[in-house]
Amino acid sequence: MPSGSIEVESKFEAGPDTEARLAALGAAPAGSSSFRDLYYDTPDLRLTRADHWLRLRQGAGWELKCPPVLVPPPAMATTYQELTSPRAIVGRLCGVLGVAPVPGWDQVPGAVAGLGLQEFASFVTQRRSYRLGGLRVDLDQADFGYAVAEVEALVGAQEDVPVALEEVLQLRRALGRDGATRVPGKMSIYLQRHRPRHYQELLLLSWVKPASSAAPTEASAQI
Ligand code: V4E
Repeated sequence: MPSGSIEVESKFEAGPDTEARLAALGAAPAGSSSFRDLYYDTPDLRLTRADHWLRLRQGAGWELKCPPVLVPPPAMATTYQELTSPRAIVGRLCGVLGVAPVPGWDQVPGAVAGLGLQEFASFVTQRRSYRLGGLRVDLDQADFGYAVAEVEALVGAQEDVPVALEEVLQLRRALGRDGATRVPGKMSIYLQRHRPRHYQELLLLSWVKPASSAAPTEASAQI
């Protein structure tokens, strides 16, 4: 079994009634937070081109999201393996970049420096969270003027993904958000606006779906 957990999530556009609907469904408020994410890649974008997302999240530390080896989820959801242990993160980075780990890279900052990774995105998210059973709902507002919400489940093994996926999509539907439009995450919009060449490079890859042009631009009223 791979290290780390598998995140099953579906993003949606929150509406003015989303929090009332969450309360009516029995979801419990799980707090508010504000954090900065810094994302890193090689100058020639070899991590993100391989769908690997290394970030330093304020208050949480280093995290690496990478595609798990499984059947692609339906269009309305994504699954990513989430690594948080320094050893697992550095091992995976070295694997993707084809580099042998060096002593001193047992902590992520050493490997980031040694591998020549550079920051390519930095933004602050204000988040309100809810819990319902094993699911979590996050209502995010990014400081570059984009709001997005997500229903998320974390599972420990690949065989648990189908059930989690069904639960995630069921809650999304219960929140009245079962439209066919794929809602882009914060990073897609950030890249489109602030790193358009990086975004275009990723669009050339088969696994990237273009962010809908209908994506809301200013959505602070939604959360
Ligand atoms: C998977 C991914 C990224 C990592 C962070 O993704 P996300 O879950 O959207 O962020 P957030 O803040 O909600 O994290 P959480 O708190 O749930 O852990 S960044 C980009 N992607 C995917 C992706 C892609 N492959 N290509 C493009 C153009 N955009 C986004």
